[in-house]
Amino acid sequence: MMNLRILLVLLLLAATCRSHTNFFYHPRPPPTPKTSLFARPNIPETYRKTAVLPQSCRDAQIGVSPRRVVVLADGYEVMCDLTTDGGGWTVIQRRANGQTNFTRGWHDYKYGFGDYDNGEFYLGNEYIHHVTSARRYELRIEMEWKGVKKFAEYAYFRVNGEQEFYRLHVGGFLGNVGDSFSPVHSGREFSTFDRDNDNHEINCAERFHGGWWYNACHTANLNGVWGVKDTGEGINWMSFTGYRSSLAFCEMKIRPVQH
Ligand SMILES: [Ca+2]
Repeated sequence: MMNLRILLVLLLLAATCRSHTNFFYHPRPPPTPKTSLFARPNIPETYRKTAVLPQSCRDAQIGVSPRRVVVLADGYEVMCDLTTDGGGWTVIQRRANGQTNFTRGWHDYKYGFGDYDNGEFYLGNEYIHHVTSARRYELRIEMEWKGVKKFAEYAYFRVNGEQEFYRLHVGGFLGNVGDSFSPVHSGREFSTFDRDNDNHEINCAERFHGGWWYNACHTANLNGVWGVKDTGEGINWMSFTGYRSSLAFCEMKIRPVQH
């Protein structure tokens, strides 16, 4: 009889514990949906893992075109430059014809905008942060102005997360144009007209119309206004175009550094 009572108490305790366990059990929330404009979340996970999809632009097969839009294994659709300096570049920003408006707010620069059909876009700070914080990346910037092509290459390029306002780390310059980027913009936070994180009492992004790692304010304004010659408002690279002209082409691209 006594044993039966003990058994009943034990069963009651077990049930209580279990109900407590259930009370505190919360099913894992569904993964946060990717909201990047260039995310392709509907690709089946199994398909991504079969190695059918390239891990990066380095794995994308060489085609006849120097640029190719591919879906990577991480579920993002990116434009690859497969030929310049050995290829393998993921294009993160591109200006080629003025069809896309780059005067945009924080949200657009966070998730990306533009499209691959007209060839003008910004891949988005979230994605840029995501890839450049996972391993070391280099950056190459291609520019064209008055029929002359120049480039600037940086041995390292990294962008912090949104909680650090996408702070930029760039350096190790090499190129045939002056370095108008790293001395003034490395270490700076990203600003848009609706988020002033710059180093000047004015709102640099509002004044110069881009989303950028403005300091006080800039020596490069690659997200400035297409074709504009007003001081500092165009697509400027100070040591090349000065402040009163605008590049006719610009492309920023990144690739993992091979050891
Ligand atoms: Ca300011």
